[in-house]
Amino acid sequence: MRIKDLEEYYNSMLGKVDERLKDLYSEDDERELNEELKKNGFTRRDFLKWASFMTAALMLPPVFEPRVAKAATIKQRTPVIWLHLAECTGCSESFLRTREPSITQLIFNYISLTYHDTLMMASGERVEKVLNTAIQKYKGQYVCVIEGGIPTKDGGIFLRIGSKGETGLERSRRITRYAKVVLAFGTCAAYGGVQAAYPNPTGAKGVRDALGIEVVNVPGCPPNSINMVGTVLHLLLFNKVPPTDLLYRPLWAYGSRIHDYCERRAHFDAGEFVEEWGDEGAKKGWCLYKMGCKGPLTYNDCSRYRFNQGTNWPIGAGHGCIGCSQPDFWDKMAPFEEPNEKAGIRIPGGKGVEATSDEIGGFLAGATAVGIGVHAIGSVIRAKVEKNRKKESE
Ligand code: FSX
Ligand code: SF4
Ligand code: F3S
Repeated sequence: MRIKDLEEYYNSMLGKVDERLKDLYSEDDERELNEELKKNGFTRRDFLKWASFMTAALMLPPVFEPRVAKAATIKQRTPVIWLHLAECTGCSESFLRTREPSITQLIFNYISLTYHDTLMMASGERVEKVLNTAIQKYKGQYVCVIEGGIPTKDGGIFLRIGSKGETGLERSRRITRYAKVVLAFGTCAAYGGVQAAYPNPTGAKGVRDALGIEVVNVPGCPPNSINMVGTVLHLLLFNKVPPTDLLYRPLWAYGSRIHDYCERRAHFDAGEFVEEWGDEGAKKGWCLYKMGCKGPLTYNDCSRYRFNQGTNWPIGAGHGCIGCSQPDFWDKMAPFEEPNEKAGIRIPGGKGVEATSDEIGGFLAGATAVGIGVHAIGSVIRAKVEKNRKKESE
């Protein structure tokens, strides 16, 4: 599906969403959420602003705003089983460990009932028991979130988990078997990540390739929590996963490039580049393309929403994007501090925005040439997201 067709797609589902919400909604849940919000220092107005932000981020038509707000009040109707395989746990760290819980995290806790491998109080046999009970109880209904790649060489012996020494391969196969949906959270789970980098001694792969099953990829090293929460919220609202691109990433989050919304983009168009770390251009916040920024090749929403409640993001902190949500980025995007000659991106050359629109078209073609099969963003939706972008950044 193309981004520009999303509005029509969602409008056609309005009736079904209303029926679903009628079944799931309860006034008691809403009262409880209001108390939770209050306890955490949020007002009803903050919550409605969040619902409006999330509606725009998910690229839903504005008529969905009250429906998103209603869906977010539905308490713990999405069981989530969260597994950890070969990775650094940075994805969970980034998702869970902020100084103050944001509304996004609060809503995630509210709408989902989570069994998290790493965060469970119990350990050993007891964890296995809790997990097995959850699988039996929610057979066919749970979302399995996987963090980490799966070593596959020699039967997967390079990763063993749990009291019985089950391999990551066996464990993920067993637990995904009865899942309603599998979400590969982070670039490792989506495409193998750092352990799949050359020479990949353990034969690590992403979940889809290792198990040969349908998976929705939510890549990034680490991914933004919005991308995860929005995907779960979509599931709750529509009882299906969001439309994805050719790399199985939700279009609403990965349908545009870092470069399309980058705060330094005007400098790229004007041909104003940082030429050396710490130079005048760096002090003035000029474009990092010549210092290796891979934003023109990378599909993700970091430039729209930033991280940690919108505090900052890699380019805001002064380094280029290293393309962490693209497959095989450790090998294909390196060296990280030099432009990728093979990508065929032509820079405008300092002639200013108006004078360079043809050249901008040229590097868009360059991005297609490296095989990123995503369609250009529809202008209507783009304007909508842009308008809501400042409403709330997390
Ligand atoms: Fe990988 Fe995540 Fe990077 Fe780390 O779980 S995507 S190495 S941030 O932790 O998997
Ligand atoms: Fe931003 Fe990088 Fe694009 Fe420059 S090349 S505008 S720093 S994304
Ligand atoms: Fe990764 Fe680039 Fe975003 S490095 S975090 S995709 S800005």
